[in-house]
Amino acid sequence: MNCRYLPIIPGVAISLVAIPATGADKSTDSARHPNIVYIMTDDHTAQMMSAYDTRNISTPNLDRIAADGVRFTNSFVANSLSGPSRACMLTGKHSHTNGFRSNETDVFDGSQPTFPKYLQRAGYQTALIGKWHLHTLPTGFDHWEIVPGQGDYYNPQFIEQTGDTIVRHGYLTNIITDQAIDWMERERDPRKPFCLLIHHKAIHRNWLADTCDLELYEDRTFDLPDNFYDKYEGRVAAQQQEMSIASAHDMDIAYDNKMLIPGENTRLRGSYENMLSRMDPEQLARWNAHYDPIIAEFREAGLSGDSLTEWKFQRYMRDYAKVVASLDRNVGRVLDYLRDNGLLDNTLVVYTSDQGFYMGEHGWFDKRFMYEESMRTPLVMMLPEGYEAKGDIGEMVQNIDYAPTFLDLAGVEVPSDMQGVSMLPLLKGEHPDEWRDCLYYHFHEYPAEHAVKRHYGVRDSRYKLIHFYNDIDEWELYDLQSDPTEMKNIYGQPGMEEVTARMMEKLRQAQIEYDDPVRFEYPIPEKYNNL
Ligand code: SGN
Ligand code: CA
Repeated sequence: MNCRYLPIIPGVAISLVAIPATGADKSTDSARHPNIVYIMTDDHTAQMMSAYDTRNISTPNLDRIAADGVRFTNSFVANSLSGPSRACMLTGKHSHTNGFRSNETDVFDGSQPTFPKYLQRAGYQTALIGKWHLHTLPTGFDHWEIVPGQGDYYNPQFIEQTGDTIVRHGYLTNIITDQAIDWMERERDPRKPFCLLIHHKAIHRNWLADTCDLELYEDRTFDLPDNFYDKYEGRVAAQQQEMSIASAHDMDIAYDNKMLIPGENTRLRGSYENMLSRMDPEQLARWNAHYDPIIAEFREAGLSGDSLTEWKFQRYMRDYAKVVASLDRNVGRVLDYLRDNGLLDNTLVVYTSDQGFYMGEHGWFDKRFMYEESMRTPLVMMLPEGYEAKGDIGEMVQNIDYAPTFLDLAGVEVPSDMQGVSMLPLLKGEHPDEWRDCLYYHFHEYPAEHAVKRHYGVRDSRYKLIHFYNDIDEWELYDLQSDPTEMKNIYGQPGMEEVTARMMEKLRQAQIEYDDPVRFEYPIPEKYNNL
C-alpha cells in the first residue's frame, strides 16, 4: 500500500506550491524573534537515525535537518524517562527541582514557570500537539491538543482544550503531523512569532507500525550488538533489571513481538488485544494479513534458547524501524511545509527525543540507565538566518538547556533559577572555553516497571561515575575512552584512586550546585575512604 498523507480535515487544503512569506515572517522584528518548531519523539535513539549511525536504517528527512544545520554529537538527558524529560525540557531544571521525578508517582505542577509561558509573555503564539504525559493539563499554550497518557497508535483519543475527549481516525504519527500543519496553516497569527511543539508517541513501545509500512525491513537481518550476551559482571544493578530481550517476562512474545498464539496467555497479551480492538476492520485485516504468516512460521520453527532470543531481537528491530519510517516521512512533511511557506529562514527547527533507547546493547530494550545509549538523545537543528554554526557541535548539552536556549533566541532574559545553560553561543558557531565539562544525571523511578534501581552520577568527556542507591549501594566507574560500551566497571580498582576522587568531587559539586536533596553523604563516609 502506498502511504499518502493529505489533511484529514474536510475543507482544508494544504498548498503544495511555494507561497511567499508575508507579514511578520520576514520583518526586522520577527528576525529578532525567530519561530521555534520543536519536534520531539519518544524513545528514538541515535542508533536508529542515520545522521548518527548508518548501520541499521536510513532516515533521510531527519538527516536533512542535520545536513542543513547542526548535529549535536554529545547530547544527553538528565533523567532518562518520558515525563521527567518533558518536565526538564519545559522548565530548564533538573527533576528534583521541577518536581517531576517519576512517571508513576509525580504530577507536573503546571503553575510553575516554563519556557512557553515566558515566550507567550514576550508576544509569541504557542502551541502543543501530541504526547504530553505530565498528568496535569498543559499550561502556557495558546493552543493545545494532547493524547491521554501514552496515547494509542491507532484511532487515538485526543484531549482538546475545551476539555472534550475525541477519537481521531487513523495512525497517530500522521494525525499529529496533520494537526500541526493545520495549526500553522489556519490558526497561526502571521503577525506574531510562534513556538510549536510537535510531540510524537512514536517510537514508544510496543512499536505498532502504520499498516502501509508493515512490509518494510522484513528482508533485513540486523547485526547483534557485540555486547548482546552481556553477563553484567561487576555491575549489580544491571544484573537486576527487567528489560531484557531474552526474558519472556520482560519482552512479551504477544505484546512486544505480536505473536498471538491460540491458548498462549502471556503476561501482556491482553494489552495487545486491547490495542488490536481499536483498529477498524480494514486496518485489522491488513495487520493480520501481515502477521498471520509470521506467526505460523514462528510456531513451525519451535525456537528456544538463543535462537528464540535472536529471533525476538530481529522482530524488535524490524518493528521499531517501521515506526521510524513513518516518523521520518512525517517530519519531512513538516519541513516541506515550512520550506514551501517561506518559514525556514526565520525558524529554529529542533528534532530530538525524550531519551535514547537500547537496541539490543547489553541484551536490552527500554532506557532509564545512565549508560550511554539511554543517557544520550539525538539532537539536530536547522538554524534561523544569522546563526552561523554548521555541522557537528561537540560540547556536552543536556535537555535542561533547551528552555534557556529558546528564551535566549527569542531575546528573553534567561531566568536565574533555570539550571540549564543557553546553547545560543554554540549556534552562533562559538566554542566558549568555560562551557561545562561535566553533566549531572539522576534517575528516580524505582520500584517500578523494568526494575532499574535509583541512581545518580556525573559524566565528563572521559569518565562516568554512577551511584545506585535506595535498596542497593553500588558504585560504578567507566572509562568511556577505553570502554565506550561500559562493560568494565573500574570502580575500586587499583590505579583508579585519583580518577575516582576527581569524579567524586565533581559529583559533590553538581549535587550542591543543583541543590539535590537526595545526595551522597559529604564528607565522604569513612568506609569509602580507602578507595
Ligand atoms: C510504559 C511501557 C514501559 C516504558 C514506560 C515508560 N510499558 O509503561 O516499557 O518503560 O512506559 O516509558 S507498556 O507495557 O505500557 O508498553 S516513557 O518513555 O513513557 O517514559
Ligand atoms: Ca520515552
